[in-house]
Amino acid sequence: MGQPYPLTIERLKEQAFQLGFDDLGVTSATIPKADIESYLQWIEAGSQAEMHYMENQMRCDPQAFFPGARTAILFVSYYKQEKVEFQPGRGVIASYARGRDYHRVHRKRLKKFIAWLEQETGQAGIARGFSDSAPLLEKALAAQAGLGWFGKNTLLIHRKFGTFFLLSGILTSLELPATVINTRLARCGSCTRCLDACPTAALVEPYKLEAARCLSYQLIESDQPIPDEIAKKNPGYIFGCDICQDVCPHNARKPLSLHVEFAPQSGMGESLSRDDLIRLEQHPEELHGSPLQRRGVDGLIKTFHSK
Ligand code: B12
Ligand code: SF4
Ligand code: SF4
Repeated sequence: MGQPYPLTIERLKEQAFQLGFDDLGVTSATIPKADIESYLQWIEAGSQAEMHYMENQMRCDPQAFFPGARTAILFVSYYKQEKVEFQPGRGVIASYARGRDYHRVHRKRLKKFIAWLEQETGQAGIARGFSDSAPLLEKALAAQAGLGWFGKNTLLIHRKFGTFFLLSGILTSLELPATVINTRLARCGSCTRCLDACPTAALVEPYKLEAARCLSYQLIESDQPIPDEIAKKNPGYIFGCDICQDVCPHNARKPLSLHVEFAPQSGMGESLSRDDLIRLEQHPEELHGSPLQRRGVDGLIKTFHSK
């Protein structure tokens, strides 16, 4: 086993904060057994719907993503935005998607973090970054790193930031001081607010989400028409859904994110009318670098009609 580098958690955090991250955790580059089992059961039950990329079992194998990985470093990006009220004839965009696409934001920051690590250690090729881009169970790694615990809505809850944060990370061959926390700590107690509030009953059990029933899946991932049964229960989202976060007591009285990257662009911080969408269609450049590009304005307009 090599000598640990003098890279303390404090120094790593300092660097992460400088790049715009809100927290960092370090853990071993292994996915906990309990999470592998839950994942395999989830796939077995077909809960991934048409997200066939979720069937790639590399999700549980950090070594396959970065051979020689010893340590995982996970980053938290806090994005909470103002809650937008539903109004008849208008559509709401989920909080995380109103500003810049987080994949792009993270990619740049991770690149800089890795360059810094390489400079500090004098070694090249020692890390690889991910933010949804890799088939890895990111929440399981982050929970193991002590960045939060699983809520019954399946999201990770951070002590300071609640659930309105995004994850990204790197795998590295460096051996760093790691935290390894049990990811099965059930900390929701008797609360069931998220399960009760989900309009489509997508949280079929605590900690179990059935994607086909989830508005977020139907409005972001699926390219099929939304089943009527789900569409008629949609209170007004046209991209993503925040209901199981809005009702979580861990998100109450939390300040809004100060990061400009996540601040609403082009009126996304309000509910949008059909005319707003048509205006956006005429100015596609306004969606440049936005997560909404994934569906395009015509996708949003179609959703608007099926709402
Ligand atoms: C696929 C996916 C989706 C799918 C499926 C969601 C899901 N729960 O799996 C859909 C499209 C529905 C979705 C929606 C959203 N997503 Co998403 N999604 C992902 C993705 C790519 C993979 C998630 C995954 O691995 N699922 C596999 C299943 C098996 O995992 P799981 O449901 O979490 O189950 C775990 C727990 O339930 C736990 N568990 C099981 N039993 C028990 C028992 C106990 C007692 C305990 C404690 C735990 C426990 O074990 C399981 C395995 O770890 C991740 C990014 C990544 N690469 O990891 C982002 C990610 C999870 N999504 C994210 C976000 C922001 C969202 C949305 C909020 C977006 C929106 N506003 O619309 C919604 C929230 C919906 C919800 N309630 O989860 C963030 C979450 C950050 C956080 N705070 O946790 C992630 C991490 C993206 C990122 N890089 O930041 N997403
Ligand atoms: S994102 Fe919306 S539809 Fe999906 S589980 Fe949460 S509340 Fe239900
Ligand atoms: S709403 Fe309640 S049950 Fe759901 S994640 Fe938050 S604390 Fe847990």
